[in-house]
Amino acid sequence: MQQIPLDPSCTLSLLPQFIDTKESDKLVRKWTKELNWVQSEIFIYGKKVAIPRLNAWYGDKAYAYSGTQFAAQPWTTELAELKARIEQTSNLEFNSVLINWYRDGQDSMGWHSDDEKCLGDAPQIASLSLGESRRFIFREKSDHSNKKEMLLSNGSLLLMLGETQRLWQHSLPKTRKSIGDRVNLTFRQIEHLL
Ligand SMILES: O=C(O)CCC(=O)C(=O)O
Repeated sequence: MQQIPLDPSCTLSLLPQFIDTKESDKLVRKWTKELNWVQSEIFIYGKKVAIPRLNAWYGDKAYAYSGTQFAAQPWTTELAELKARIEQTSNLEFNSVLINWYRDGQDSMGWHSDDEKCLGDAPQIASLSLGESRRFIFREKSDHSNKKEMLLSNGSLLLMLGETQRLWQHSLPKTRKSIGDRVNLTFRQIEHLL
């Protein structure tokens, strides 16, 4: 596990090959067909806009994200098995997963932190990336010029630990490269019911 310090209280741990390429390619093919995807809409300056990606929410509890309520769908066998593997590796516990499907280089995620109230004071997040590699960028909340960047490759597991969500934001920028599907799963522990 590679340790990438953002600052003394915020550590990222990266395991580049948590899942082998064959297994992760198979999961991308299966899940892009089979999971219950939605394209959420958010309000930007009073205008309703579809977010540039599809998502699905699985787990034990409902969740609110970017102003959208997700009713949790029950764990599938595969998702529950993956959760158990990630819990064993990370020594953390999770009761929900937000899954994002980036269909091409124009799908993306803007600057944000996974710091919703229901995740508690110091959310510990495990992020599993399958399919196309994408750039992932962190910036410090108190100094946006302080940035750290990494490549999230096929099968990699990134743990965002410590105070990362309180002190840093992250984003997944668009790319002009002609690329295909990427599926990302962020495992979370919801502490409070909505
Ligand atoms: O797709 C990614 O790697 C990032 C996902 C993310 O930032 C999130 O789900 O909050």
